[in-house]
Amino acid sequence: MTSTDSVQEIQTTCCYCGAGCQLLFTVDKAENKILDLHPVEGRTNEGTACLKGWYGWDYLNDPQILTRRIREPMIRKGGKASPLEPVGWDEAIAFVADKFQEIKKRWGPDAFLAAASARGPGNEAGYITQKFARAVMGTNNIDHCARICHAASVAGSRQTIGEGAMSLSIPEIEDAEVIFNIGYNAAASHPIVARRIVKAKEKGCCIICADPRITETARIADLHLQLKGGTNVALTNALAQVIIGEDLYDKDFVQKHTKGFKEFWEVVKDYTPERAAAITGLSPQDIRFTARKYASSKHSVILWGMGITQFSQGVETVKCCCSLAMLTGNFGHYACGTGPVRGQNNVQGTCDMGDLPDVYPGYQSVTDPEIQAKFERAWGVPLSNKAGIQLTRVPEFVLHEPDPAKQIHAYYITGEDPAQSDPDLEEIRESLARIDVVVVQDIFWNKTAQYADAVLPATAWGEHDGVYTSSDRGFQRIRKILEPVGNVLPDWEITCRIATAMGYPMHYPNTEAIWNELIDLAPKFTGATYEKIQRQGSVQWPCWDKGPQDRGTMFLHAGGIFATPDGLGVLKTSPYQPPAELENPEFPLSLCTVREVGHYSVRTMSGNCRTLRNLEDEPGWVEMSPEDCAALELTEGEIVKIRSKRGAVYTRCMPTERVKPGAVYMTYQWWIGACNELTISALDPASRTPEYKYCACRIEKIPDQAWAKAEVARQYADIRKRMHIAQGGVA
Ligand SMILES: Nc1nc2c(c(=O)[nH]1)N[C@H]1C(S)=C(S)[C@@H](COP(=O)(O)OP(=O)(O)OC[C@H]3O[C@@H](n4cnc5c(=O)[nH]c(N)nc54)[C@H](O)[C@@H]3O)O[C@H]1N2
Ligand SMILES: Nc1nc2c(c(=O)[nH]1)N[C@H]1C(S)=C(S)[C@@H](COP(=O)(O)OP(=O)(O)OC[C@H]3O[C@@H](n4cnc5c(=O)[nH]c(N)nc54)[C@H](O)[C@@H]3O)O[C@H]1N2
Ligand code: SF4
Ligand SMILES: [Mo]
Repeated sequence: MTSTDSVQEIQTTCCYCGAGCQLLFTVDKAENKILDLHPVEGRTNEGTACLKGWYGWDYLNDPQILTRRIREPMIRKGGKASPLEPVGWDEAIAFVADKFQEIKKRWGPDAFLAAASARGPGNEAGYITQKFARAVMGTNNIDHCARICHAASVAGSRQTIGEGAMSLSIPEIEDAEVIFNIGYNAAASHPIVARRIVKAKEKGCCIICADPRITETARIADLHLQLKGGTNVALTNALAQVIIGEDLYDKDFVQKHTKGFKEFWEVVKDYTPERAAAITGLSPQDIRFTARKYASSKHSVILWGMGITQFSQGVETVKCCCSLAMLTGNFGHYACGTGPVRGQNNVQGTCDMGDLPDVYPGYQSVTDPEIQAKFERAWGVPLSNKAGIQLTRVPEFVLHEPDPAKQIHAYYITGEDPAQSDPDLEEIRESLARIDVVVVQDIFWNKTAQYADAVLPATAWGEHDGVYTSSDRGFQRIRKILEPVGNVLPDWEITCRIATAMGYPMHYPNTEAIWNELIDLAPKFTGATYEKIQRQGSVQWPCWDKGPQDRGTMFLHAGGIFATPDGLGVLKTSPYQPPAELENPEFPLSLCTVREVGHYSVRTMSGNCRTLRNLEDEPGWVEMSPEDCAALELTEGEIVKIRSKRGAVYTRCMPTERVKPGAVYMTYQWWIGACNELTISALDPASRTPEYKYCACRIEKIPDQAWAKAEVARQYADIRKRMHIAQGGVA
């Protein structure tokens, strides 16, 4: 093959956020090298991509900036204190299979927990991970990072409208007449979705943005509700109070399609705009304006994100948002409804695949005997009908559960970094150190891998095939661009090999075979064959029928028929409660943790892309109001120590008018300025999602800045060493 005829163009889906942008790579197959890329026309992205789409693939070159790729399996042969040693796959698989078997025999199936991945692996691997937990280990203890993300959206939406996903599609956003954007910063999180909000504005849409910071959406909004952090429920209840109190609700829709109106009114009737104003710091006029405007259109859309879900009242806020849409008849037609815009490239998909403790693939309940029987027939083994535990409860089931028979003894982590992304990291480290068997399956060395008894190297996005689900329920293909380097295997294949070694043979020739097994077991997805996804580019579920006439579903709840058992929506909310840990004399500021536009979650991937690293690097920043900076005599770029009850880290001071005095903000991407050393593990009681958006902290000035800079440099060098970067990495 000469290098010209070895050049190919391969289309795939971006590996970062749930916007699902389509990218076309030009690859020299003989050289195994990416030559070029361009965003191309996709259902959601219209030929555009953000900076992570354009520059976020450099990690495939393994430049070893922050960490390095894992290229061979490793195990600790002589117990926890022994070093990780490279071995062949057979030995690694036998080691892991033995350990899991031993735990199952000694402590029972529920001593095992698996975390699936919402990132590179794709839906087929997600299906295999939950099948492994359920059919091989015999437990529903299977979860993934949706727990620490949009689990509150899934729980709150399912309780009210029956379906946890976005009711509308990304393209519909631009045709909304009113957008109520609450706790969602699209410009940083989903830049290509933010385009649709800008386009809506250009088409005359009224935008109301509820966020304690001045975000880009707040800047273009007709009204910015700069509420005090942690007061969402007071605001949403007051909106409902005005809509009902002023008789602005859609009586016909409420009567025909919902229930629970009386109980709902009983809760919200006391939330007058004046009362909510006192809690939120907003004006009663602005609250009234928002309610009236939102209720004035049949094309009102609510977009929300982590600013409502990452609170201990996350589920309650979601229920109230769904109720606002029901009260105003904003479901079941074009350009209306609810938009919990899912974060990671495949977090919608990993939920779809049943990597959740209470549902099989396609949101089929593990406690329904008929469903259980169906999966028992398909998989040929008895299955548990007991819902599993959520991954945020690991500390509870490891450190705080006194009975060893009820503890978690094995944790199989396939593409998640709890030692960086979970709250209260000291507690997480203690838990990981205590668990008998920790198996980490990843593409990079991450913080969690330091606690692993076995490390299993997987192929990355770009090195395997599969399907991702975009935020708006769209199945889209990912394709192999490069041949993987090293002794690595696709995630699904690693898990199948462990299953086979444990006496439950799992063999598939390719991802399409896995997909075909899945769609036949999940009626909502049955029509979405590889062939149809290939032909249409994107198939939005539900798609019931394999024939070409069923093209999938743009918006849910058509005709006001909800996905609940009786088809009726349920109006629900609760009284407002403040966050778990409030400002106090020792820790006088509130800390909220958000996102960095050019970097992504635990940053193993974006932190190893040269262009993105050049844009922003360790130890991150803390956004503070000019008043708070002045009080501490801090200037821009100065290294500070930020401390909470749980820990302390170094970061740089960023004075900004965009935040209010008393509230500071960090992005959670940094390994040195790791804000999860500070965050609190208070959980929403229903979804078990952590309160990442609120805890108390203080900021300490460091007079000796030369020392502080040297200390940060020392910590960076230490991280690189622990991530096995010896020499040759890009410093
Ligand atoms: N303080 C604070 N903390 C937060 C948040 C916050 O707002 N504030 N947000 C939370 C949210 S919403 C989320 S979703 C989580 C995200 O937290 P995580 O899920 O832990 O982070 P990710 O960076 O998405 O990726 C996790 C791991 O997947 C690995 N990986 C990538 N591709 C593959 C693959 O193909 N195969 C395998 N096996 N591994 C792969 C990466 O190398 C990385 O180690 O963080 C949460 N943490
Ligand atoms: N560049 C980049 N993009 C990403 C990610 C990334 O790491 N980097 N992560 C992806 C993931 S996993 C997810 S889940 C999404 C998340 O995307 P978003 O949901 O946009 O997440 P955040 O930026 O954490 O929070 C959104 C907003 O909530 C606001 N907020 C904080 N407290 C409150 C409050 O009390 N009330 C209200 N109303 N708002 C509040 C914050 O100021 C912030 O502007 O992004 C995805 N996209
Ligand atoms: S908006 Fe999301 S999917 Fe699109 S290019 Fe950026 S990170 Fe990738
Ligand atoms: Mo997320």
